[in-house]
Amino acid sequence: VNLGEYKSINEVATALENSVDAASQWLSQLNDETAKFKPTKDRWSIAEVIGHLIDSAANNHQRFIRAQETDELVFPKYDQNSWVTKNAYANAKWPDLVELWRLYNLQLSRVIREIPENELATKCTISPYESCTLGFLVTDYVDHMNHHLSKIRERVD
Ligand code: NI
Repeated sequence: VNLGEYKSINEVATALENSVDAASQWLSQLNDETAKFKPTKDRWSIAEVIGHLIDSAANNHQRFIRAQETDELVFPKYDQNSWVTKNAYANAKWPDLVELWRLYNLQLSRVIREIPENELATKCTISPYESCTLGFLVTDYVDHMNHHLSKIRERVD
């Protein structure tokens, strides 16, 4: 299965751990005011972006496990704005959010590392998107996280 820039699933898991380790260090230095600041009413605060990454972790956790239990995974997408609102991330303590995000990703790296090679080709359909493989979902998960982290970094710098 094509894992893009990664040579193995082990490498994907390690890249995830490295990103999370590095980012949790500078994220935890941000104060509550910076983390909760909303640039406009409709834009997420940094805390809400981290919340969105927790939602992504929670949904992808389900996908990564369920895909290994079936020949073809069919699973719903999640409405990202609805999830961020209903999770009330604005009410959480910022250090708690960073820690929840960090620890959830360490768990996902353990899951990813154990996915057997032959399972990576499992067909996954997250409607309404086009079908893809479990291997794609895993690398896309890490790429999506890194994309948001670099956008947060731009906002802070
Ligand atoms: Ni996103």
